[in-house]
Amino acid sequence: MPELFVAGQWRSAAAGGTRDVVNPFDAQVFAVVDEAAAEDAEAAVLAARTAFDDGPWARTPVAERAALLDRVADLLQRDREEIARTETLDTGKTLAESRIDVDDVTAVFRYYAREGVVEVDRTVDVGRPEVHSRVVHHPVGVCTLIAPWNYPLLQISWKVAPALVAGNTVVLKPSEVTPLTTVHLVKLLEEAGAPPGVVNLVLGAGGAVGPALTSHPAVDLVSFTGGLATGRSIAKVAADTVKRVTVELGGKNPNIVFADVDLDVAVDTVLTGVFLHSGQVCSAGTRLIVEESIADDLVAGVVERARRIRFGNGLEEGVESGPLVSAQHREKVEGYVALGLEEGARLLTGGRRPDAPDLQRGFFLEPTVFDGCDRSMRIVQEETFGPILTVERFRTEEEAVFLGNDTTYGLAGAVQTLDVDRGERVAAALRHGTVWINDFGPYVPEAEWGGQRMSGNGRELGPAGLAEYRETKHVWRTTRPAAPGWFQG
Ligand code: TXE
Repeated sequence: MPELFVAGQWRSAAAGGTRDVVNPFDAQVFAVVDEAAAEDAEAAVLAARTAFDDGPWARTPVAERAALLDRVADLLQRDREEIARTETLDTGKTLAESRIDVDDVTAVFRYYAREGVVEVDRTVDVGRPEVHSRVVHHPVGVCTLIAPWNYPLLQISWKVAPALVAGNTVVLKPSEVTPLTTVHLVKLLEEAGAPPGVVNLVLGAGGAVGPALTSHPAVDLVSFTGGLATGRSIAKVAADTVKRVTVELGGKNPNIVFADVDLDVAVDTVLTGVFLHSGQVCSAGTRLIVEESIADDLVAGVVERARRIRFGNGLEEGVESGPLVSAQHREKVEGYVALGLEEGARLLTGGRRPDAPDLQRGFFLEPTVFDGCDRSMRIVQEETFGPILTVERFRTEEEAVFLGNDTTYGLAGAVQTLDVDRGERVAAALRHGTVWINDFGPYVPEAEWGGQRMSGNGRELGPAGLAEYRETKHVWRTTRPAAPGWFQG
């Protein structure tokens, strides 16, 4: 069955392009999908435009649009196991993680089914009894939604659920590295009753289909999650036609640990924060900033636990970590290991491919800890997007906060301390879109997610994640028309 979806029809790429989909665990091709070119992308944009301008969706009562989201949530749970397995094959993450992803995605659809019907229009008292002034909301129009490969289904869902409940039409563009669960999602949207043209799907390389999806005058909004360089170029391209743009561009996320913590809990929190999904998480806690007096003990604990992480095929029970997503990405992360050594950081563990015979074909890299780091190093400042922890030490709270804000990114950060006041003070001072106190990583659909500074702009999730997809309009109605009488001639 073809995998591009345009105007309610499944079709192959016009030029017949295809792409191999590779399992990162064994480097084997396990699926072949259609690969779009610019002309397919343009067809998808125009289908979304027609469906928005002429179709029923934007004018469908919001309760019906919300009901569609609820049906999708039911279908996601019906297909939970199949989708989770596909996500694991595609990304290499463990089945346990993939199942959580499907459940989180279900929760996002359910949340926006509820939030979408909450009344946000308002009346404004302008002080004149003959004037009825109100602020109303409409869908923005055609939305291009571009997702990365680390949380393929999750990231696209944060966009598609609010976009649809708000009455927009959409063109989805998953990462070419991990397209399969988005294909499944689009099938569920079709089964749930999305009218033709409301949801369109383009698979393909960003460089080939991206320009049509982000610069076309028929597109009103671009929502992008991915790397800084790509996000920057998309924002520039979209500026020519003044599109609404939301970008989430990753981070270099500090985990600040004070000496008063329970050491075992802190070790576990640091370990999970950085090595979950091999560090391929935009909010991964890759930058440990630890109070000097406990630093040696904490780091020794993290190193010892990191060496015990069980690698393998994400489909198998008991495996705790899979490979990196691709050979190319592993090379990039290995480049950061080499850079760390060059910069004089002390490699305490990892930094190499594991020896186990069953891991030789996959794109594995051992969890890596660099001690003796400082803020002048690129491995401390740049997003490595792999299993690399850098360690810096501090003496005062002021210094900890300074270091915690000391990159160009501002996506997420954390502070571990049992001193409640200090936790609140540090949380208030950190310039990041999410801050955890005595935790690392949790999020919920009800609370906004997004970056400050070069981690991006705009928000996903929560009411603000829906507002991105709504246009605001002020309607002023004078009930007793009278000549303004400004000009006397
Ligand atoms: O991402 P890209 P890449 C970071 C991470 C990683 C780096 C590069 O540091 O090492 O980004 O990863 C599509 N027009 N993050 O190169 O290129 C592309 O097809 C339109 C952080 O894999 O940003 C894919 O669908 N679209 C991040 C999506 O953009 C274009 C998650 C992301 O790919 C395009 C992933 C173009 N010109 C990587 N070029 C996070 N924020 O969590 C590419 N794309």
